[in-house]
Formats: sequence, C-alpha cells, structure tokens
Amino acid sequence: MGEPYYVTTAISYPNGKPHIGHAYEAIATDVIARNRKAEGFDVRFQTGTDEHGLKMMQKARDLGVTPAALCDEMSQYFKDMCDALNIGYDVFIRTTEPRHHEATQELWRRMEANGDLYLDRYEGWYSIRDEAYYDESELVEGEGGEKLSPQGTPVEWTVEESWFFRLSKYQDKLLALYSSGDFIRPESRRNEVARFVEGGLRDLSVSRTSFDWGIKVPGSENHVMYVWVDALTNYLTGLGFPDESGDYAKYWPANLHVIGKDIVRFHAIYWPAFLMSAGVPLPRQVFGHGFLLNRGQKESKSLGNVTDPIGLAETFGVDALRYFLMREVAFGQDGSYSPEAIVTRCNAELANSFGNLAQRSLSMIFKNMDGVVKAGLPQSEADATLFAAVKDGIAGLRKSFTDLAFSEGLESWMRAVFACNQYVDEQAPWALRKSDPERMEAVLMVLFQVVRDLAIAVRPVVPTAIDKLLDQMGQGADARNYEALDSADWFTALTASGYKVDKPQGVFPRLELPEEAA
Ligand code: ME8
Repeated sequence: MGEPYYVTTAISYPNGKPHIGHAYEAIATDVIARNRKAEGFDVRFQTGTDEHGLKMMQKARDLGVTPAALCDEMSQYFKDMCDALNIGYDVFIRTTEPRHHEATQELWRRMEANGDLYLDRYEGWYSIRDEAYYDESELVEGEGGEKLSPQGTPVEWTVEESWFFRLSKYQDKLLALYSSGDFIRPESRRNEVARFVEGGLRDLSVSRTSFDWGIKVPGSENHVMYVWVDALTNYLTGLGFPDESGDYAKYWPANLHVIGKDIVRFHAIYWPAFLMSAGVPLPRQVFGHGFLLNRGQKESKSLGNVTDPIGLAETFGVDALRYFLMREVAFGQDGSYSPEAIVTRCNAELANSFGNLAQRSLSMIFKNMDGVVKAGLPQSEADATLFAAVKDGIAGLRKSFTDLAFSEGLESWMRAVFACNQYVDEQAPWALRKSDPERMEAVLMVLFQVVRDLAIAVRPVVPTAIDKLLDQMGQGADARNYEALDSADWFTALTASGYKVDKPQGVFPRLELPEEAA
C-alpha cells in the first residue's frame, strides 16, 4: 500500500434534498480520491451528513416528526445521491451516531483541560419564534417602530448562559499558519481569511441552552454544543478518534478538506484553533471551491430553478455530468451549467473526439486485422511524434490534477486527443488498407496504445465509461492505475497473450437535448 491520503467533503445539512452544489462537491472530491488512488496513494475518502442544530429541529417540528426520524429519512437521500453519481466514499458519517457524540465530547474535554473554555453570558436580540439570535444590523423595523427579526418575528434582548471558546488567543498562531504554507487554497480565499483574522478575533460562543437537538456539553447537561464544534469534529470521528491507533494513526492529519467558499472561515479559523487547543495535529489543506450557478443564477425555490442532480445524471449519464463539471468549471471559481452547455461540451470532447477515436480505432482493428494486436511493427517519425504528444498531454493532466486544476488537466488531455485525431486523418488507415497494409497495421497499433493510455489517464473523471472501454482492450482491472502508464512491456505482453479485439461498443454516446430543455 502507498502513502496514506485522507480527503473529505463537507458534511451536508440534510434539511432538504441534495442540490447541484452537493453533487459538485461530491464529484470533485471523488475525482481527487480516484486520482490519488491512480497515483498509488492509500486513499481514505469520507463524506456524510450534518444532522444537529436548530434548522433540523425546526424543520422536524414543521413536519410534525421527530428530528431523529427526519434525519434518518433525509440522510438517505444523500447516500442515494452518492450511489447515483458513482461516489466511491469509504465512510459516510452521520453526526447523530453515538461514536460521533463520544469523539466530539472528547475534543471538548481536551479544549477545556487546556483552559480554553469558560462559562459566561451570551447577549443578543433573540426571537423565541425563530429560536435564533440576530445581530443588531440584521433587525428590521415593524410598523409600530418595534424591532423585528429578518423573518418579521418579535425579538427581545436576551441574556443566556453560554460556554465560550478562547478564539482570541489563537490569532497569531493562525496567522503564522496561513503564512507558512498553503493551508488555505485558492490563494484569494487565503487572503480573505488572513485579512479577517488580522482584524481581530472575538471569543466564540460554543454552547446553547435554548434547544437540545445537539451534543451535550460534558458536565453541563443543559447545554448543547454549537453545531460547528460538532460538525467539524466529524473528520476525526470517522477515523475512530479518540482511539488514536488504527485508522486515526494511519490517516490523520487529513491531507485535504474540500468545502465550498461559504464555509472557508469555519474550516480555516475555528477548526485549526479547536485542534491547536486540543493538541491534535492540523489538517494539511482546506480548499474552498466556488459555487455552481444555474445559467448564471443561484438556484432557489422561489425562482423555481432547482435542479435535481440525480435527474441530470439520468438524462445525460453520470460520466458526462462528472466530465462536464470538472472540465467546465475552473476549480476554486464559480461556474455555470445548463443542459445546452452539458450537451455541447460532452458531445464535442467525449463523443466526437475521444469516443470517436476509440471507436474508430478498435473497429478498424476488428474489421481489418481480425481483431489481432501485434507488437514490433516498424515505427515512423509521425508515430514517434504522436507518442510524444500523448505522453506530454498525460503528464500535463497528472501535474494539473495533483495541483487540483482539473479543467487545465483535462485541457491538456484534450490536446493529446486532438493530436491523435489529426494523426488518424493524416495517416488515413482506411486508404492504407489497399495501398500499404503493413503500414495500416502499424498505424492501428499506435492508435491502440495511445487510446489505452488516454483512457487510463482520464479514468478518475469518467470511471464507468473508461472501465467499459478498457474491458474491450484486454486491460485487466488491476492494470488501470497510473503505474500501468509507465509499464514498458504491457503491449508486448498483451500481443503475446493472443488477445483479440471484439466488435467494439461505443462508450461515450452522443447526447441529445431533452425536449423540455430545448
Ligand atoms: O455548509 N455550489 O452544509 P451545506 C457549490 N453542514 N457548492 C455548494 C453550493 C453551490 N451552489 N451550495 C452549497 C454546510 N455548496 C455544513 C458543512 S462541514 C463540517 C459542515 C457546498 O449542506 C457548501 O459550500 O449547506 C458546502 O461545502 C457543502 O455544499 C454542503 O453545504
């Protein structure tokens, strides 16, 4: 087994069904996990649901069910989404699990033992109806000039007992962390967070007494923990913390937390401060990806433009959706999607370029060479040039993927695919069939090899289609990682095994715009 690599998504609030943002994050993280596996790492991939807090309690109350029953039902939708999108997680964590309560209480005890938790009073404008505190700046004025919450409910100045975390103590340590490496990416987000921390940190209220759907504070049973203390700890729970042997010893500290830009502050300020306080090593990196917009607009119930990501995968295919998202959106920036954009991108690149290249090549080998693959044929300069271009394109993909620059990586891969299609046009193997059959065989064998390499390279993004293709190319399930790209003798070994190409089945169908979207 290779070096350990632990990657996580944020855990989703299951107070609604999964939306395209959840799908995007899960897909991007899955591509990272599959890419690291392909590079030889021993990968651990965790995702899950964040089930405590006022929002879940209110939603359950509105529906007339218990919060626990609501969580069971809603969490399943997120698991189903992962299955539908081919997300190969190792652990799906739910914060209502007993093991998570134990882990979070242990982290709390360690922060308390370090002198970082103290009881004080929390004061603010409280709405009993919303069960929430509001900032003075958020309030609106009622008809009679009275103060109201943004929801229009009455608020009262309320003083409540609360535990506080000494966040202010960690300002300098956090700033040192940001400047010492690439803890926060992309850089624009790091600068934002650093500016915020430089402005000064106030201690953080980390418990509530006004509701009880949460993790109890050890020794203060009428308090539940602030939901972010609970939620962030999930990354430790899934490794068996507080048991520090086994998975924890192997995979902690996490290599990468993949999250959206709206929750970078929680991951880049609170989380490392809690861990420093508890004496737990810090994760190596937090990456804040951008938001996905529907034709440039945020999805919302009131606009009626909420898309079910599972429906998109059913319409266009999981691999097409995965490819589109990784190719179209520069990782770290916002991006936009629409059915037209998915169809255009996937038809141009997957169906017409790579899919067609693979299908044409295999079908000419099947028809013109009886499916036989042959090694040791004479090589021309054009062949050597093509091998070099493909090698370059794949090296570019690997480098960019390591840097989490997926769109660039796929662009580099696409350049290699274009070089192959140009080679096919120039060599015109269909014409060589009569004029120079030996050269035709050589050309087809070059194509077989480059298609196989390009397939292996892009497999983390479109695993289902690529596995179907590699199945048709005699490439064993254990020979699909990047190590296989460096193998010097795979092709000779394949030809020696007597392998024959069968009548090929296309793996990247041309997409059509569904009628309702056209
Ligand atoms: O924030 N595009 O949960 P969540 C891309 N429970 N990403 C998006 C998005 C969009 N339109 N909308 C949301 C939470 N996201 C907390 C996390 S982690 C310890 C606790 C991302 O269900 C969002 O940024 O609101 C977050 O990373 C993830 O989806 C879950 O969001």
